[in-house]
Amino acid sequence: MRGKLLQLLSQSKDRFLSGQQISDMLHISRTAVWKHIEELRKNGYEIEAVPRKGYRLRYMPNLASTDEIKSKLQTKAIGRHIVYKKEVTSTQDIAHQLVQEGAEEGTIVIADKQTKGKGRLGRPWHSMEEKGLWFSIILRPDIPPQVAPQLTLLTAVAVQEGLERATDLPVEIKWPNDILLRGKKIAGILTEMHSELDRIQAIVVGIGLNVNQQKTDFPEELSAVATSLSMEANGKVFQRSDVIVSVLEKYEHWYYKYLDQGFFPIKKRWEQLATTIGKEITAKTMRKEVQGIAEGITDEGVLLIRKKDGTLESVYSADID
Ligand code: BTX
Repeated sequence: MRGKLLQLLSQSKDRFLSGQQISDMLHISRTAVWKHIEELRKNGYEIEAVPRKGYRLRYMPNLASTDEIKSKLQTKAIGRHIVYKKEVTSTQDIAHQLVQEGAEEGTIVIADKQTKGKGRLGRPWHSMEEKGLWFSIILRPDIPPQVAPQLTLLTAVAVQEGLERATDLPVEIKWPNDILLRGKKIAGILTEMHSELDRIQAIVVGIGLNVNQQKTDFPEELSAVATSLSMEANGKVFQRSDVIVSVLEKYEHWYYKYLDQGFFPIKKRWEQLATTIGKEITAKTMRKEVQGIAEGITDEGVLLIRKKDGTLESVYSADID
């Protein structure tokens, strides 16, 4: 309800909305309107109240709270249920717990701060308070476990398109899960699975997006490899809720296309957006290094590298230089 109230107030821009108008539009009592306004004020929204005129929104804090996201989001399933926390160890931890409790598909867990943000292979993900977007999406697709890596590629497509639509910046994909802006990491994707032998119970897709950090917000060791939307847009501050809404809407588009039509449309789009394809690369796996031209991906999301001797090598998981 507060999401809808916020939507009304922000849509009416500089105009006042009377308590009666709001109560008619939202089908709630005027006392309830007042209570929701008070709650929004507690969360940092400045709402002017003038007798006989009504309410007007003066200032919106840069939040990615449930109310803020719901006031903008147009999706049917992805993000329909939002669990918002100020601080967590990792949104993945909360999402895994919710999976066990039977959370519905499309549920997202979002936090302002993560104290133990996770990357792949136990690597840390730096998740600074209120500067980025740290969230996990719960999915329950009816697909066999071996094709689950396709969802990482689907996520990369949705994140690329969502970020580009929200910012107009030239976002690129690097296999398998890196999202880059002018060669530096702007986002990370972590796909984790609950599965039995032949059936997926749920997939938890973790997405970290660097939004409003400045260079000094990153620890020394990341300053050469990481960037934020703001740093690449001459310091412009982005409304975090606009960015996540754009990504979630693209997610819904691609996820339901995937369930309807399979991996082919995702594969085609991914190959258009991935900078890796057609380039000379070195893939470092746990056991070896493979050098050659990245030719494309298979239906399982495996990278194909044409080596100098003309043979084709499949790489399942690696870091790419
Ligand atoms: P990754 O293993 O591909 O990348 C991790 C590496 O990226 C780190 O070793 C470090 O070099 C670099 N790195 C760490 N933090 C940042 C950052 N903020 N920006 C750019 N580079 C960084 C990528 O793993 C997967 C990341 C998923 C993060 C989301 S956030 C919401 C969800 N919860 C959670 O704990 N993880 C996911």
